[in-house]
Amino acid sequence: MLEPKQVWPEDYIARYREKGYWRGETMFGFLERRARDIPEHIAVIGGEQRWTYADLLHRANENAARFLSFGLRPGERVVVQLPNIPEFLSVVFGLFRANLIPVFALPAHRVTEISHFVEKSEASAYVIAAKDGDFDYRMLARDVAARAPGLRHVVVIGEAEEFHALEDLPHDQTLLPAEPSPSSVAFLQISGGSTGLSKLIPRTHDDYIYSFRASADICGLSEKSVFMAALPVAHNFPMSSPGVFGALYAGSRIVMCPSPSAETAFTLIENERVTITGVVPPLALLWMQAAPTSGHDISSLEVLLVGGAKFTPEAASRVRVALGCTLQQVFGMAEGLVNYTRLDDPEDVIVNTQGRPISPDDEVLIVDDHGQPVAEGEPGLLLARGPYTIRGYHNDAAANARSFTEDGFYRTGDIVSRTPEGYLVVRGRAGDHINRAGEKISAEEIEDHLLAHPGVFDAAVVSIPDPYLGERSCAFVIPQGEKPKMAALKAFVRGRGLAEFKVPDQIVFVEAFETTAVGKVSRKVLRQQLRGQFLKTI
Ligand code: J2J
Repeated sequence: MLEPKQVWPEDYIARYREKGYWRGETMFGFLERRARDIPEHIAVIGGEQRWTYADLLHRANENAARFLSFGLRPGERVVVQLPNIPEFLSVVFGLFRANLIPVFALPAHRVTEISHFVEKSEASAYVIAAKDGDFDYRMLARDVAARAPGLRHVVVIGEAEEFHALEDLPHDQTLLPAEPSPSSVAFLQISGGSTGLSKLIPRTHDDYIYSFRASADICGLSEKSVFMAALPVAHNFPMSSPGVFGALYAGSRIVMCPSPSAETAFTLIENERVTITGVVPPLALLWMQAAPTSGHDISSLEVLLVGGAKFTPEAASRVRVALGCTLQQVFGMAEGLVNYTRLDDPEDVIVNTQGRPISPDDEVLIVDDHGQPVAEGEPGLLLARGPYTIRGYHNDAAANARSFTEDGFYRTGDIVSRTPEGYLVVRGRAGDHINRAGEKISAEEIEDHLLAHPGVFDAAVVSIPDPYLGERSCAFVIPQGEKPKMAALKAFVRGRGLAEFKVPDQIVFVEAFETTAVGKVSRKVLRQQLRGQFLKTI
């Protein structure tokens, strides 16, 4: 499943093992051991449910057999799109037990994204919850099945209608396969996607377990910790930094938070005595605003992780007083490299930097446009290589040629500088994506959707600074024929089956782009020009 060029060279593999980063554990294997050590500890709480480690293991084993009962075979891919419910864990660990490969979709994804994941991963099955809030995922599954003929099965948590209800499937344990190789791919995570559609990120048992085991340590997780998943748990940040997997590794208790609103989150923090959670910067701002008058006792909270997008030093400096906890900044990416400020760092480092890498063997280079290292302290492009940073995307030669150097460094697209102590400060982004409150949007992907409208001659999507979201999206559109109405154009993009966060926040109609021969100027330059013009007008 991994091309030879996508794996770590032999000498690196040997080094990562020798140094004890890769310990030969598997995703299911570590849970099984934990359940043996602390069977009666609560593993996860969500809604009315409270499962011990023994319960979770038992349910995962049953689910593994259920997935195999209707003909899925080890190695096949399964797209998982579930909200923050305990079943997320029993399904995903069930898939691990069956040697099936989860492909993690976010609850916000719609038919265009899900069909892309199904096709790109050649998935045979798709797991959903019947409903989340008002949204009926069975309707989405019908659209996906119509678009992606390779999809053979839809499995539903809850009322299944014409699909398989997970609960009702037989669970014959004799079907379960042997443990997979720890160096094999455990699952496919999805990239933020700076060009076009999201790419699939193959993560192995060895490398991913290292990243969340070390994260759990850096974030101080123990059997006494209560970790709340406030962001959608399929995202790499709440999954692994230290995330639900790090929490299980440490024997902590997980609280699944169905919505990150201050009211819901504070109620759970108070009732379950949550000690640690993670949010994106706009949520941290909301929580800080809400805390003084919320009437909830959130004094159990010891650590708030903030990451996914840049947290301003001004906001960062207010966390301790506003929420009564330590701030831990985290700058990570689904492709690998994760940086944290350490819990005992001086306040100045916690407030002004985005942390330093997890591993002594994370290799970080900061280079100019020609790939030459910049002077120490100067901003440049961040390249990363290490024991949990991928060497290539799944089945995507073109993206691999663009995104990795010859010697295997991942080109993150982030512009950073480094302090003398080795901490990174994120300065900006070289790529063309919009980081909207931590949700990454590819400019090119949205431009392609706009161009499909008959009233659009050309389109360029740029990021605009936003006091709340960090960045929002603005589409510059040259109309053709009758100028479309702004609301109609937004509805058109939405109607193409996209996650709501990708619909442009703003649309500006223009007669022409400054450079008429757009073809002669790179889209990147054009986007920069348009953004510059826009910012001058406000
Ligand atoms: C500025 N930009 C940041 C930060 C991520 C932990 C935390 C976050 C992610 C994540 C993750 C940032 N300040 N603190 O996977 O394990 C931007 C960068 C980066 C991109 C990666 C994790 N933290 N970013 O956000 O794959 O541009 O992962 O390259 O979604 O988010 O996005 P993603």
